[in-house]
Amino acid sequence: MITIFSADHALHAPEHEFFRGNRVPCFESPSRAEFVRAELVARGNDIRSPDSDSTDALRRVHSGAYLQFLQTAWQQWVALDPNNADMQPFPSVWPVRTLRHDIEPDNFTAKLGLYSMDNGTPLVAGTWDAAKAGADAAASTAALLSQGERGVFCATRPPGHHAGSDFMGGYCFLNNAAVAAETLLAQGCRRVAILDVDYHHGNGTQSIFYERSDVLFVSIHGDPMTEYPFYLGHADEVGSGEGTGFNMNLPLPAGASVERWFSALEAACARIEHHGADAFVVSLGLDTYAGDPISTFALQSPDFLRLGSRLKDLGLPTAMILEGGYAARELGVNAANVLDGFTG
Ligand code: Q9C
Ligand code: ZN
Repeated sequence: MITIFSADHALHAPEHEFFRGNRVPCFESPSRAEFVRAELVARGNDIRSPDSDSTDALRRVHSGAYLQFLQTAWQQWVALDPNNADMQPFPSVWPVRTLRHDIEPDNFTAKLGLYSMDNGTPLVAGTWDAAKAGADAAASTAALLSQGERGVFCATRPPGHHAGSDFMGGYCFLNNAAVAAETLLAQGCRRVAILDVDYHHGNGTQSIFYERSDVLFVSIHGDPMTEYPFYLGHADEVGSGEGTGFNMNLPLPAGASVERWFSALEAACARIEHHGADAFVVSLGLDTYAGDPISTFALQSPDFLRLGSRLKDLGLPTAMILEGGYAARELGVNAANVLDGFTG
C-alpha cells in the first residue's frame, strides 16, 4: 500500500509530559513513527513523502487565530526570556464556565490555556513544522484517493483527533483526519464518512463536524465516564442542527473484550454503509492494543488484520490516518497488519 510519511515528524520531540502528578517521558514519541516506517518498508509498502499543501484545508478546519498562535507560539515563548529556549511551556489556567474566551489575552500562558484542553500536550520549537508536515501528509493521502487509489496510509505524528477548531490537546495540534475529509470534499466528494477507532474518543473531529450532514463521524472508544477525554464521547451525542443523526458514539467500558470491540465495529460499519459516502477516512489509533501502556482494550496483533479486512469490505476509497498507539515497538506490526488486512 502507498504510505505517506514525512521525516519532519521528528521535529516534534518533547521530553516530558505530566502523568499522575509527575513529569514522565512522553508516550507520544518520534520512535513510534520510526517503528511504523521500518515495518512498512520490511513488508514492501511504497513509502512516499507528502506532495500536497494542506493550507487551504487547515483554514476550513481550524480558526485563523488558533493557526496564528500555533505557528508563532514557540517564538512568543522564547521572546519572553531567552532562557525559555531550554524550558517547556505548559498551560496552567483555562477559561472554563463563566470565564471569557472571546478575548485573546496578551499573556503567553493565558493564551496557551485558551488554545489548549489539557496540560498533557507539550509544545516545542519544532511542533508547528512537524504538525504542518503531518497535515500535508493527510492532504496528500486524500489527493491519492481522488487519483484512484483504493487505500492509502498516512503514517503521521503528532496525532490529530483531539485537536478542535481552536484548541490543541491529547498530544494533538492539527486535526489530520479533518484535513483529509476537507480535502476529499474540495476534490469533489459529496459525502465523507470518518470512523475513529482510537482508544480515546475523537472529540476534536466530532466537534468540527457536529453540525454537518456531509461528514458522518462514528467513533468506538473507552467510555468517557472513566477514560480521556472525559468531557465528550457519550452515546447521546448524535449531532445538532443539519448534523443531527450524523454523529455516532459507541463508548465501551474500560477493559472491554475483543469480541465486544468487533461487535461495536459492526454497528459502526452498518451506519457508515447507510451514509452513502464517496470516500472514507479512518482515524487509525492503535492504542486498542492489549499491550498499550495508557489504555485498557484487549486487541492482539492478529486482530488488526481482521480490522483491516473489515474496513476493506466497506468498498470505499479509504484514507487511514495514524492517531494514537503507545506500545511503540509493537506499533509497526499492528499498523502493517491493518494494511495487510486491507489489501489481502
Ligand atoms: N498526561 C491519543 O491517543 N493523556 N491521545 C493522559 C496525562 C491523554 C491520547 C496522560 C491521552 C491522549 C491521540
Ligand atoms: Zn488514543
